[in-house]
Amino acid sequence: MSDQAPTRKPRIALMGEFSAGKSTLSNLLMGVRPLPEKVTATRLSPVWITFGTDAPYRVDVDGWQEPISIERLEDVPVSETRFIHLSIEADILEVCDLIDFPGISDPNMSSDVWERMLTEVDAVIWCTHATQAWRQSEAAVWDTMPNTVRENSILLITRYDKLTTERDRSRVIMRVARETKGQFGATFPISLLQAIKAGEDYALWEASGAGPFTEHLIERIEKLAALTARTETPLYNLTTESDIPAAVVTSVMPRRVQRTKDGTEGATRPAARPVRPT
Ligand SMILES: Nc1nc2c(ncn2[C@@H]2O[C@H](COP(=O)(O)OP(=O)(O)OP(=O)(O)O)[C@@H](O)[C@H]2O)c(=O)[nH]1
Ligand SMILES: [Mg+2]
Repeated sequence: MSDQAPTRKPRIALMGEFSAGKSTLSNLLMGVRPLPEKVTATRLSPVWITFGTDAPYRVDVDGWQEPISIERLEDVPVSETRFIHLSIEADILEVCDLIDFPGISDPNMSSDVWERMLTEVDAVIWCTHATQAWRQSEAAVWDTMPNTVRENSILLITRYDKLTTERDRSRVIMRVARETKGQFGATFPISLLQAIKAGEDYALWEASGAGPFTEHLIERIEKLAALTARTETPLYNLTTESDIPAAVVTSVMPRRVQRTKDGTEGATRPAARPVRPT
């Protein structure tokens, strides 16, 4: 073994029902829209996004790699593709990988397409539509997740702008809190569209719900990075975190994404900018 222990970044899956906002969330976190608008309407294999400038490729179910064209993602055969790999130079990807999953209960797609990727995952940001939050189908999938993943995961109640009265908002929050008690590390309501529109406007950013969510996310990534620096095994495959060998770990976060002392400066924010149309 070399002196330098191998390190890998935490892998955060974006999961939820069809159209819950997973891809919008990945655009928000990265500050760019990596896929052309037309393909976001297409059913895609899981998209594993890492920091860098590599050309896109697909990895098939037997592990073979093949270059692909971003413009022709709709040609990628979903049933034979384990994942699509994209690399992008976005700040958030310096500290974690993102895996954008397809919707969980799409009648036109076998659940194998996403289930076979779960073994790669350390944590999940689960997006649930505010107007029909935490359906039985979501609860059923979440029940199958190991605790190591659940306790490091975040539940996002998306499309919060669609709930227009205070009464509706508090009812949804209370019900979801009751039904998911102890099953996520944290829960936040958010309007992803408002967060994207906020750009550099701090008040709008906070009003969208993105402020508390992203602060929590950065802390969570720091904690996960300390774990994943010590094991190649994704947390999905570990029964408990105590299976990970102990080590003295110094901060692995690059300085510019570390939290500032007062916690209010832009450094706590991922690269949230309005999405540039492609
Ligand atoms: N009003 C509102 N619309 C949203 C919000 N988040 C996402 N949307 C819209 O919902 C639609 C679906 O969003 P996506 O991000 O593509 O959803 P997805 O979960 O990736 O969908 P699939 O990958 O098809 O399962 C898009 O038109 C978004 O603009 C939100 O917070 N508020
Ligand atoms: Mg999507």
